[in-house]
Amino acid sequence: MRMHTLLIIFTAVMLSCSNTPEKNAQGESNAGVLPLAMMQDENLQKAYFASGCFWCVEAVFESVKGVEEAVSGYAGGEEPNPTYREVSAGRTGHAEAVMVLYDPGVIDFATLVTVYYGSHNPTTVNGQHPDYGTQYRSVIFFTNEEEKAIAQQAKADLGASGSYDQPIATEILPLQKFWPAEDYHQNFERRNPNQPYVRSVSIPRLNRFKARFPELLKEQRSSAE
Ligand code: MHO
Repeated sequence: MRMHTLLIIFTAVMLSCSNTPEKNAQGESNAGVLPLAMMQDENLQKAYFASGCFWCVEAVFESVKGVEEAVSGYAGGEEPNPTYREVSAGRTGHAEAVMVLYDPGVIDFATLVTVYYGSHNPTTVNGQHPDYGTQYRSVIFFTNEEEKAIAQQAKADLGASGSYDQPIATEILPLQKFWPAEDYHQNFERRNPNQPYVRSVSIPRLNRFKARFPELLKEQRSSAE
């Protein structure tokens, strides 16, 4: 390899490592894909949910008014720097999860919990059809006592509502750490609308949610815009 090629690679690596508060699953910078300015924006709050394949969960939250961004990642396990391959094998204790960046002036945590419960089946233990394993379990990760109380109340109300024959399996856990997933998992549904799983599982799940909660959705742009 020629010297100047090495220099270019070295410079690119150094640039991508600077000023990055969050690292992805490999400990690499996510600067190219993750919305760092948004992640540092003090006007936005963060909430963390797991309810099956994160491609689907990210797309659901991103359709909601007041949600500026949702980031796919891993949470709930002990293993540092988890990779998709490790999490998929069910060995890390992590669940596929999303970090939701939202504007508390537009939407509150309780409504995000409504979105969460309204967009999956919370009675499935360790799975979300058609994906099964602990990595697909249903979890609300709280970061303070208020979120914990809201999550517990919503779970109790849903259980008492008679909507489901089975008990609500959702775990309500303190967030230890959220690990952003590999870049190619971010905005996966939007970027891969023809991928077979996206077509047959993710998009129908998003559409079911949209049909159920039209009042929570972002304004649709007309095609003329
Ligand atoms: N069964 C799906 C799950 C994708 S999701 C990101 C697949 O393996 O493509 O876990």
